Amino acid sequence: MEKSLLEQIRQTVIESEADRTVEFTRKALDAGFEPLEIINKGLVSGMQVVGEKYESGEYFLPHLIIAADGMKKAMSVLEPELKARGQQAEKLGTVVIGTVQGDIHEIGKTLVGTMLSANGFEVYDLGVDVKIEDFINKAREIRANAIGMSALLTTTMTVQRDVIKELNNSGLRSSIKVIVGGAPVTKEWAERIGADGYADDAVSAVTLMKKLLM
Ligand code: B12
Repeated sequence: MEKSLLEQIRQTVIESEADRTVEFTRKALDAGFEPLEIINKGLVSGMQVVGEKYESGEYFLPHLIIAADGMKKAMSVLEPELKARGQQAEKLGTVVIGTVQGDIHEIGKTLVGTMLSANGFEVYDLGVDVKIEDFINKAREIRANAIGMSALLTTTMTVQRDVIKELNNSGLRSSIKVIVGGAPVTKEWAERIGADGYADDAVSAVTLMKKLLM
């Protein structure tokens, strides 16, 4: 019975039933599932199928929008739980995070931000469609130790490279670590654009950030 709750969450995402995604997420939390397990085995796993169905032409944009809405709402139920579990007094570093200009995919970026802050980093989330200069200005203003950039489109991942170029031009690059991520982003891309690291999920993003800043 308990195992099928995660499967039910996965199915509601696949079937774009946003309200039920939230309902089952609450149930799973009450049943004692760990938030990360709910995210990975339920929400993310379902969203992967939605992406595949969209790619193959079986689903259209409204499916994506409704499924993402359900996932976003479910994430807002889980975020306080994630943070509560990661409470620690020590501050490990300050990170500016955002989805690059031209790109409005926010779920993965927000999850990475939540996990970083749950693990002791101070996170400034600039949101989505973030202009190059906004990354730079915010990082300068708060003397950030790192910038994390998300890009979900092949057409916007190049903006990650542009931000790094601008960091070089502004003389800030040597004092700020840069990590990149998002579905089309790879380790090779990260190396090519001169980022300090790449991670393909929120848990490895935390490990990477710790490795870079500690
Ligand atoms: C939901 C979704 C949407 C939603 C987003 C809603 C929202 N509020 O975020 C909506 C409906 C708005 C949308 C719109 C579009 N989308 Co869309 N979308 C998706 C979908 C199905 C899921 C993305 C998601 O949230 N995944 C769940 C999260 C948890 O995973 P994630 O984002 O990958 O993040 C994880 C990792 O990548 C990593 N990570 C992410 N960011 C970062 C940052 C750092 C620093 C690090 C270290 C790690 C990291 O950690 C995260 C947590 O594990 C993907 C399919 C896919 N396979 O990704 C398509 C997808 C990304 N979309 C796609 C497209 C084409 C579009 C549109 C152009 C469609 C259109 N015709 O309008 C628009 C573009 C809008 C824009 N300008 O940005 C394509 C992109 C193709 C390409 N290669 O460029 C995809 C791949 C679908 C497909 N298979 O065709 N989309």
